[in-house]
Amino acid sequence: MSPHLRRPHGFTLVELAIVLVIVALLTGGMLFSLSAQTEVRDNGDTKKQLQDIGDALIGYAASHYSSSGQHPFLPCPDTDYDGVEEARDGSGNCPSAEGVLPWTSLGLGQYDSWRNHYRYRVHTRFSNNKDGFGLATSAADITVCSVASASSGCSVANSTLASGLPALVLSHGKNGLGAINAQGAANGASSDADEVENHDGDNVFVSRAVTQQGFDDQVLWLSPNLLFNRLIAAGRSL
Ligand SMILES: [Ca+2]
Ligand SMILES: [Ca+2]
Ligand SMILES: [Ca+2]
Repeated sequence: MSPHLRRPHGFTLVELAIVLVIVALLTGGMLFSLSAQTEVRDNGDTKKQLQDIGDALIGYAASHYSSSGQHPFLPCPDTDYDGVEEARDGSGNCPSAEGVLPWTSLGLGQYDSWRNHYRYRVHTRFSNNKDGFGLATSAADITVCSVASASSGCSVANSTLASGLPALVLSHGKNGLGAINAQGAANGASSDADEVENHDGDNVFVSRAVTQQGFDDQVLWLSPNLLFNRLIAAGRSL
């Protein structure tokens, strides 16, 4: 038989090594792109859910009437993690200004994309169900800064994003630090100063771009003007 017609016996070791390197590179690239895609999808899902939560909060206010004055009011935070807002006291005030979002009372899903509860804060004048709120209600005091603050407002110059807010909802993001998890327990605290600002229990919060290592919270706040506008459009007198 002529040497030109002889069938090859298989791959050489060098050829095999090249094939293995190519397969490894392809698999690594695919896995990386898959995890990047998952992260983009999870962040997008939570962002969309936060928008739905904003709509649901306005819908709650539009469909609730205070006992005196027939004014709207926002739900109380849920502090025992059963999804139901806590009962108000005899004066109509919520027992706590902050807790998790009362998802059952709002008819929403209970977790963000990483199976942690959304944090929810509401000003007492806007969640009181005896008087409710209207255009004459004094401004609320929730503030959002672009960096952590050393005081009750935004202590760094030009870092105020919004102030006088009646309510705010946030997801603690992929790292989940500072969140209440699906077991109703608190996850560990963050060491990032801007993230700590979002789980230290006061009325100042931080919203800024998500970074690879560190801040990954997503914050949604309810502007009083948007709230009033939507309630008037829904036919409520304020
Ligand atoms: Ca509850
Ligand atoms: Ca976070
Ligand atoms: Ca804070």
